[in-house]
Amino acid sequence: MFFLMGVIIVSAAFSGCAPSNEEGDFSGAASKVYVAPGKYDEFYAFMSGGFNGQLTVYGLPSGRLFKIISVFSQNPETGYGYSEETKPMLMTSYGFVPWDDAHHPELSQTDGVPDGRWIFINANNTTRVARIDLSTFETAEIIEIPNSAGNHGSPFVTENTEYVIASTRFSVPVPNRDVPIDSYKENFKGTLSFIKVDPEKGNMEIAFQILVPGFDYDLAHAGKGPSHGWAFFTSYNSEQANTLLEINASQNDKDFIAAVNWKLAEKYLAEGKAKKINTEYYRNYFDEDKQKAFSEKRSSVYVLNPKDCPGMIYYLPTPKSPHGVDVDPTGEYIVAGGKLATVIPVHSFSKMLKAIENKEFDGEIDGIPILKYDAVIAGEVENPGLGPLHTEFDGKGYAYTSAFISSEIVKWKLGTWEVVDRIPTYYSIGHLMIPGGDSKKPWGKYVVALNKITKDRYLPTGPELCQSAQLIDISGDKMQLLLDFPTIGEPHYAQGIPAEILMKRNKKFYELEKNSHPDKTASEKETRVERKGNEIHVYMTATRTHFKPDNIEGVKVGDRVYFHITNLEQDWDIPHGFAVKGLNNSELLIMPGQTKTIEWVPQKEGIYPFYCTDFCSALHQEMQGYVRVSSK
Ligand code: CUK
Ligand code: CUA
Repeated sequence: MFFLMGVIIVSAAFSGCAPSNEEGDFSGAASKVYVAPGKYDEFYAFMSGGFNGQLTVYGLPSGRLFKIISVFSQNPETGYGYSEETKPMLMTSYGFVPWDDAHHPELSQTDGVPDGRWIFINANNTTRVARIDLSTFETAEIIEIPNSAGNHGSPFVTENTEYVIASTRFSVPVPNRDVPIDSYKENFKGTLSFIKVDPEKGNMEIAFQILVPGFDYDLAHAGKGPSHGWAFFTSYNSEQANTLLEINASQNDKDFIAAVNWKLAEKYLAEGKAKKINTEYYRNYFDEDKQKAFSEKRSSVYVLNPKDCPGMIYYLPTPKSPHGVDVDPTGEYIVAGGKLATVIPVHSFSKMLKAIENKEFDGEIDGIPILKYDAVIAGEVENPGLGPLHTEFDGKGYAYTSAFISSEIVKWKLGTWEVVDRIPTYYSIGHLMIPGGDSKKPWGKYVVALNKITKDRYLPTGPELCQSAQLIDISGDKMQLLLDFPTIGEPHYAQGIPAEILMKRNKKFYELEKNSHPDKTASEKETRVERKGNEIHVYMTATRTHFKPDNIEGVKVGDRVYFHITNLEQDWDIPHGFAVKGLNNSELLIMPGQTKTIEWVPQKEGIYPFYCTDFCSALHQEMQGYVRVSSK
């Protein structure tokens, strides 16, 4: 979490007084979340794994967990980040970083509507963005973001996924270098990054960055409809304080939303207005033909300075430490969540354009004009609960805002700004999610509350209690709480999409013929054991109900043994697993048609059994073998 101490203390006290879990009318709730055995859920929900660095897949309305997609963290369940094929995915300019803190999943969009092709998610700590392929539910690509420290405000997409946008939470020297921390005001800068996405393949490249004053940039969303071509980023700490200990930050009455005209930025880039800055970062991708990940090192990035690019960026004054920024389905309203504010300010895109035309400015910072608050504000939602953070939309003219401190969701009407309903959440809600709720076309049937604290809601599990989500029916006038379900890690943000869109794309297995992995074993006839110096390469196949070879001799203590295992199956849901006794690395899980490699360096002589770890047939238990390890 990101809050100042004071807010945390207030929130703890507040959630303690929230209604107990016995209150509420749950009549009819059971039938609304009940998905009969053998039936499918209506929606997929993708939830960030927070500090476990992964992405989880649930069904709605049942709240059933289907899968943990390995993204930024090693996962011994599948061998992700341990196998030779996937290790390159976690390379960064800081070396191999097998963990991160993932906050915001975002589905790719076509014409402003989630299209089910990919889902992106950010790594907050070692600044990265990942792209997951939703035909395989596997991580396809991870790109590192240079000149960024704390990649929090990402990875939000533009209307046709032209770009994934990202902002840096911490300002740092650009390029990074050794300077005194108290030279913050002079040396520290923020960056707003625009990552170009290949429309066919999805491949990401950093197109350009915009250098901005050294505030803390928190969250973002792209424009849509009339505001397509713009992107909005919240910022706080406009005081540019380098310590929060004396509460130097959050003193200003207003911080800012940065509004970026990225189409104009593209023009400036094409005109050669950008400076090339040398900096090292990685792009890693999984090649589905080779069934292997590769790392590419990049050494420079284009940076635009607002001073050289008039009209490219403006600041919209926004009360006290804005956190979330959300654009309504029409693209006209830009809603900020001011975490210390007493109202929800809503900016108008059309008023913003007029104010720019009429130069209604209130000064400027580093070449960025500040627009007058009154000239851009469309309205303020009063009595929005304490600590409003994030807003989603139902597509029927209503907005739903999470209030962290008062632990509730507040429903209000766009245009009149009146609060029409509110419902408590248990407890301390951060984000909330309506399927498609940040797009042009929300499927406004449910809202999911993503809670930070559960306290008394579940059976206690020692000092650490689970985090959780709550499913709320929003199809009627009154919100109705239907279901609580625990989540894996902190569910910062989530995305939802009708199941039928994804089911159409689902891949059942990898085609063995297309697998051009250099260590593939295409048939049992090609299986073999080869020695190259102190390396042993075992080219092995797995098929129901055996590995071949299953007895391996000639291995010496200290040899580097590589098991290259190809799963010859061509059928849905028949992975084989592989583990050898004493393997201090990971098991492998090999999907049908895939080749996977694990390295093992045996430390002492003897006989080592290996076996299949994933139930695959009646003879699964018999799927086994031996390695003989001799002394040198
Ligand atoms: S954050 Cu956690 S409540 Cu990282 Cu999007 Cu707002
Ligand atoms: Cu193969 Cu179990």
